[in-house]
Amino acid sequence: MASGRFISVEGGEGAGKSTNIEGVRARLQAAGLRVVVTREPGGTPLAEEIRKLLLAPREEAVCDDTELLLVFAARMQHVERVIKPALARGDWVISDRFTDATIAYQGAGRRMGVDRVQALRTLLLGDFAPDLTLLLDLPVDRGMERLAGRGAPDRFEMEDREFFDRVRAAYLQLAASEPGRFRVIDAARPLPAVQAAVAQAVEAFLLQSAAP
Ligand code: Z5A
Repeated sequence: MASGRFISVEGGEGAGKSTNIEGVRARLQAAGLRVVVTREPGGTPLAEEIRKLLLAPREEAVCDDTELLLVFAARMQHVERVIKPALARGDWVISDRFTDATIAYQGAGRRMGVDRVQALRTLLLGDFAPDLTLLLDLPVDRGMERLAGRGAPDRFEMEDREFFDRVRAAYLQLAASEPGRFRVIDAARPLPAVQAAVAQAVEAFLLQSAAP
């Protein structure tokens, strides 16, 4: 059966995920690959509805486990309806965020516990994981500066500085624990330098994927 490759792009607010995903898509397409670009939470009509529920500021306090289960509800729909079928067709999939975001935001940011989130991930997804994860790493202040003036903050963007410090630290810890899957990109540099580093990581992954 044909099998594509799965790339996730992670990082904190304003790290440049959306901006850099376009470059990754272009490089893969130039190599003659069929590419599906998607995102989390979201990626299917139902999962996009769950995204709206998750991001909308609301008066009712959202319980941590409610948030965690909504994230995974959207993810399972996305994995089963979009990601796995695309990979089975031989397409390459680029997802703006995947399970590492849940470890970082819910596990560390919300302090639900990284091990607890990992356990749920294993229960629902087994060993299904991205083949490559590009982590765009940026100091929290820089990300906030980049997003200043973008409009009303969503429910996550309303969190305090310490929340985002925990998110960043958790991402870096994940990357250190799985150096084979992660490529950490210093996203604080000017955009052309970041794009060059992303291109280099994708190039190396293409070579590695083509090796017998
Ligand atoms: N969430 C969660 O809690 N748990 C989960 O499991 C998942 C998600 C999957 C929505 O995600 C929220 O969901 C997110 C976590 C939570 N919370 N928040 N906040 P999202 O990915 O849709 O939202 P986001 O992280 O806020 O994305 P973003 O703000 O759009 O950031 P981005 O895509 O990384 O950045 P960008 O749009 O490409 O760039 C931002 C700006 O910076 C833009 O003006 C660029 O032109 C500029 N930019 C980009 N790169 C550079 C460089 N190198 N220099 C200068 N300026 C730059």
